[in-house]
Amino acid sequence: MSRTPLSGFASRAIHHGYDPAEYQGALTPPMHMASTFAFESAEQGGAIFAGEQPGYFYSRISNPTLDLLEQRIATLENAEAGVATASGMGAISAVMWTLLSAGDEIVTDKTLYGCTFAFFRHGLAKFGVKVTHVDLTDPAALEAAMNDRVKLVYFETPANPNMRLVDIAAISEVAHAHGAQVVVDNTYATPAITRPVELGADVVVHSATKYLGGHGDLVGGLVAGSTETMQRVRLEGLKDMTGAVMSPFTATLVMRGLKTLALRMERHSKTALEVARWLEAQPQVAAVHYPGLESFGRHALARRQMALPGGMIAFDLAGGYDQGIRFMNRLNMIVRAVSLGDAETLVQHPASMTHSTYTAEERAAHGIGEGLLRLSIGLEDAEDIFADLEQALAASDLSIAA
Ligand code: 4LM
Repeated sequence: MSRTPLSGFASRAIHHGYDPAEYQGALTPPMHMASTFAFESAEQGGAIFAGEQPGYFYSRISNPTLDLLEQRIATLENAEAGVATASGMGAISAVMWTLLSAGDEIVTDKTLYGCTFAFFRHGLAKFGVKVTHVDLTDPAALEAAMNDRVKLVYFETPANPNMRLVDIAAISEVAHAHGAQVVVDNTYATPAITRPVELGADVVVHSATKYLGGHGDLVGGLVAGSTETMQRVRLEGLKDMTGAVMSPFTATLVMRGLKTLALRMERHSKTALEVARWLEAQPQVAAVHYPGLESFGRHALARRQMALPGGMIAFDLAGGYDQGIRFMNRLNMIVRAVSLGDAETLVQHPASMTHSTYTAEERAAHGIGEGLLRLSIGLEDAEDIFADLEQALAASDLSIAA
């Protein structure tokens, strides 16, 4: 980039890596839909393929539009490089296929997004990788689980769906002492709130489908880490093993989303804190799990590791599963849907939806309650969110409803 590098997060999310002067003054970066790229000569093509000369040759490996998005996620995560993928699961699987071999082991937290759990438990196991679930809120538990076959330590923070927070710096220290790399799924927090690489993690993965895209109109994934590891993820996990490449159109939408990421996370967090406090005060609510609440188990860690408390809330109703289902069905504006991080407030029931990939026994062992509800607080006016929650809560309470 020819212009002066910018220091501010929001400014880099908007400008990093792009100079309109290089593209006929176009304010928005052009979208390069090309699947393949012309070589000036056969020799030049051979040199690009051999990696002896920079250049593009085929969009499953790299593409100028994806390149810009990859530079942006790298700068926002304060990592050296990035890789774009077709989905969050595409990002996770490309990293795993690159960094693991048969006979290796990974240690992961007890709580994971349902499909990540299924991939680890059923997918990786098929290829001879052993997965051990450990309570990573306790670094001593990781220390006890480490051995020289463990190549990766993997976790989400906050974890989907129960908001468990993992201390990235403390876990990275233990993992590194045993020669393992740390991979953090930063989908819930986003780099506007937590930057795992700054705290010692080696690789960050994202479902860009969520806050990074921010508008519920795309499916995408991103990875960030060292230049060397990202080059391996691109050429091994992505190019040859998953082929799960992002489309240039999706990359353009993610870049549009990133421009307002800092702004949106502030608003999501502000409204979510108000909603969490309100929920906590309702007699029909048994428990609220939100990092911004003083009652949150790891509130001190949240204050240290998260610039803002974020937009995700998990809670249990006093009437358990049955009341939860009644409550969801009574909502008007709030949308019953999986996914998260959109402008619309979304509600879902993890045990029957996103975490139905766990058996009931596995959910019990991994701290995912059968009655737990998940709210992704959107960008609507707070009073409309409150009004909808209030009427649905009252209507779901058989002890007071007519
Ligand atoms: C959901 N989540 O929770 P793609 N990592 C985390 C996630 O929450 C997800 C993915 C990865 C939900 C989807 C239905 C922490 C997804 C996977 O869906 O492959 O982009 O991301 O509601």
